[in-house]
Amino acid sequence: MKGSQNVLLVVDVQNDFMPGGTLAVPHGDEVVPIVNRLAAEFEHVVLTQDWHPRDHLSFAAHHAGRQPFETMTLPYGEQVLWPVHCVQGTTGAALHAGLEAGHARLVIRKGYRREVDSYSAFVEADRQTGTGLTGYLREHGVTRVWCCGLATDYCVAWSALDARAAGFDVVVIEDACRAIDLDGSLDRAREQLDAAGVVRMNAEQVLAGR
Ligand code: VGL
Ligand code: ZN
Repeated sequence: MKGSQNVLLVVDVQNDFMPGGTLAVPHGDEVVPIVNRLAAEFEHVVLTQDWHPRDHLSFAAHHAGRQPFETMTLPYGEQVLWPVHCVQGTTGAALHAGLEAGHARLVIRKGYRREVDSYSAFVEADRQTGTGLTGYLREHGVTRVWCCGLATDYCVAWSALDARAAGFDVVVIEDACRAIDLDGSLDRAREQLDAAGVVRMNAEQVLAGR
């Protein structure tokens, strides 16, 4: 059992990111049993939930003539335009029914401001607005953040990099994640994680070291 200095951060294990969802991550459902096994070994689990208003600016449908997966410049920088996904209160935004994390202590919702996206669980895409998670973890004496969930190259990677920037030790449990992999985004994410000193592991290694 990983004690109180460790937190398992379970990112966006939500229906819309599963096969059949509106922003399906290939094989996204395969993370669920692995995340469940990990969650059972952590006393402290925090979940995130992508949580957009229906007219969120990251949705391609909101921009005339734009298609999903194109990139657009917004006031805070480059933004990938996504299919409508994880709309507040919908079934698509709900956590996967097979997720066994009843002991999770906190659910961080993110991306709830219409004009700013938030891949990261720590800082919104304007790179200024904190979600409060850094302070929460510090207040609870957490020193190491173990990341898993969806998608490796977006919300998991951005969360891991921001956790590292906030001074936490950070591990990404790669086989407990799946990627969207848009135009080389997975390779880029791995390079950034390595450069930042984020450790990449597999669940088996994590569970062996418990
Ligand atoms: C995500 C794209 C848009 C993610 C969320 O969870 O990785 N990706 N919103
Ligand atoms: Zn989103």
